Amino acid sequence: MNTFDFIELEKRRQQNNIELIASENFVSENVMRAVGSCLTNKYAEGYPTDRYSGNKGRYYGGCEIVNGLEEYCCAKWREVFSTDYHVNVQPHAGSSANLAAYMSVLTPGDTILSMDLNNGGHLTHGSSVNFSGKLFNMVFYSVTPEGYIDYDDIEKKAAENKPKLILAGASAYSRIIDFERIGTIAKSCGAYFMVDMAHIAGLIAAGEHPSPFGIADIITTTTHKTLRGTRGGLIFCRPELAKKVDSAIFPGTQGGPLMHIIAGKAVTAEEACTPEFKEYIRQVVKNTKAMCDEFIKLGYDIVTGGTDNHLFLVDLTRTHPDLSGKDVQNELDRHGITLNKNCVPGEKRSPAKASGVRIGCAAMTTKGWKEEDAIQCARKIDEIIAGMEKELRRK
Ligand code: DSN
Repeated sequence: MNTFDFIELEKRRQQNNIELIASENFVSENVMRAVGSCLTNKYAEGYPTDRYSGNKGRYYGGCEIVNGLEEYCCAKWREVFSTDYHVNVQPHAGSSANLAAYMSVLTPGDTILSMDLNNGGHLTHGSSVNFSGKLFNMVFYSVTPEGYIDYDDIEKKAAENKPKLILAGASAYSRIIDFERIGTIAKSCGAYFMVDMAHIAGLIAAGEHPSPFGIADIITTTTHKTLRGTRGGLIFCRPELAKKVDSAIFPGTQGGPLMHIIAGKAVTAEEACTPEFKEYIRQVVKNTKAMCDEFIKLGYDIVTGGTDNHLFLVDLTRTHPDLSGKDVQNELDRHGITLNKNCVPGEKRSPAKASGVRIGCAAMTTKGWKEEDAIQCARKIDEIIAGMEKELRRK
């Protein structure tokens, strides 16, 4: 086996499996061409211009072409979100975008108010095993027993703890996030308001989720989930924070930018500006709702009782107490259906086992799914879970 044998095997896996991981998607040939291009050879530490003095801002020579590319990429991303916010397209990933966003306005030890990983947040939103939880004083807001963000709890904890930054955004939350309300709370306690829109960025670009632009001070995202682009990160910020954010990326937390990935991000932005992309996102939302409704008809519990976006969480606690999310994930893997286990509100199991599964329809919608395909898949998963129950009873 050599490298290309592995790539071929993974390509076949991706072609044959049903992909329901809510953070994955399939990129276009043009994104592939860009990220596999000669731009991988170029070092370009710094920025296309020294944005703050008007001088050229790269450390290396030979940057005249990549300078144009990076400026173009920034302009396209402002167009995607119809915004005049400053954008930095250099973060290598969502985690590096979040690290730089924090370091741009906070110092270690400052307090951040965010949503816990177990309730649907993200590792970089203050988990004790992540840099965020180690560097900052984290306070977490809760979700209601049904799984909705508890906005009253945000208000209460903001007043009690006077955080320097309030963070909104999630990796396993199926409902609209009220950015207006959290922004108002942040203002009332003098905190920066940051939004990590990684999961829902495609929906925001297509007008299928309210936008945080004009409300949040800093917005981070990845480009590979619902935006359906190359893997990577972006940071947007109010123009007055531009210098802080840029220096937090370089030289603060990263060296040379990945120019081939920046090219991939530019193609992603071009695609996200098209009417076809908006239509794609509308279909993602329809498919997800159809699949979620079918699970409800089949008797399953869904966290919050439904979905407004590209994902939903099936809570197995009441209906299948003897099956963990991990058991279901493993069994579905054996049937060529890929998803991930997920904690549910009030989780009793460890995150390694969990009592729920997260299901997203962004990737399968790229493969052409319509509502009926999503419904059939829900029935297939139900059959597999019923088989697991039967097997348990036999033992
Ligand atoms: N790990 C990703 C997810 O699956 O949501 C977020 O970075």
